[in-house]
Amino acid sequence: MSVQRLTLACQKKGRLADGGFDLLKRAGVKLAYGRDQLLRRAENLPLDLMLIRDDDIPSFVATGACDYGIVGENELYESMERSPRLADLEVALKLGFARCRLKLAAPVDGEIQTVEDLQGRSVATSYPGLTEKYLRERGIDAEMVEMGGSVEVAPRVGVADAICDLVSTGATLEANGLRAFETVFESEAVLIRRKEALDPSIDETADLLVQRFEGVIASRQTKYILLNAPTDRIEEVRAVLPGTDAPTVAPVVGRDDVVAVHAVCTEEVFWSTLERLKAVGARSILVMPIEKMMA
Ligand code: PRT
Ligand code: ZN
Repeated sequence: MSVQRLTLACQKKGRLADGGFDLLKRAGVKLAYGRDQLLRRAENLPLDLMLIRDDDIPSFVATGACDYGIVGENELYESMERSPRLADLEVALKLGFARCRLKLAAPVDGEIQTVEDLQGRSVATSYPGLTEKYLRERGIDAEMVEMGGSVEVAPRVGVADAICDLVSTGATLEANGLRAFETVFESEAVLIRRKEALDPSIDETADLLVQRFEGVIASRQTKYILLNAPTDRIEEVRAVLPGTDAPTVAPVVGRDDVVAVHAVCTEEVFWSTLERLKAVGARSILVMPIEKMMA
């Protein structure tokens, strides 16, 4: 039986492309060099990337042009709001990058300060589906003014009273004299697929990719900690280590009063964590990144 290749839709250029290519690289996918602007072939897996605009990814996956796709939840759910034929799509895995929030914002000193103030007003947005649904559920009837980009200039030029746009640091809102007053939607990059079963060989490749992605995501926030601790304070040290089940405790040659502790920490290790470890007697503390993980 011939092995069918899995086609994964990825953004060609932009925030999702940056995070997506990094994820694929960490998952061990090697892309072959090629001149094709649309398709990139993996040389070590039956996998091809289709490089398109992020806006097109949900419909490319829904129609079967691609098997899987990497897209922002904002784009996925906006597309699903607009087009019922995308109802067959599902999220296979949350990918933990390209995090942002879709927020309602209005001029800092203007009349609009709360969601209720939007009654009968206009809102400029690239996400009319998500925005209108959110307002409708709260009994607010506002006019959607759809814009493809530069939404933040809309109030200043008189196109709309308020905006609903993606925000990460908030610098763009601030630079345009706008203040966010409500979060409509929280988003991160996700791996999407159709709900139906695919060809078994494609499913096999997909399972392998998902398992590797999970490993990459888990290893991102996981750290390996090595330290020496006084033998009689080992329980105190253990209580401070973030997200560890069972650290390894090993003897230190020539010392009865000290043991070596090795632990995998699944939560972020801050400077303050190290300071607390030191306060309970830990010394020679090392925090190391973990490159790969498999449960
Ligand atoms: O060409 P194509 O259509 O593929 O690209 P695009 O221009 O639609 O995409 P891109 O790369 O800008 O964004 C792709 C996805 O990244 C979005 O759909 C979101 O899922 C996610 N994302 C994460 C963001 C941001 N953070 C973000 N900050 N998308 C856009 N922004 C905008 C924001 O609206 C503002 O205008 O970036 C600007 C800077 O944001 P601040 O808050 O840091 O100032
Ligand atoms: Zn786009």
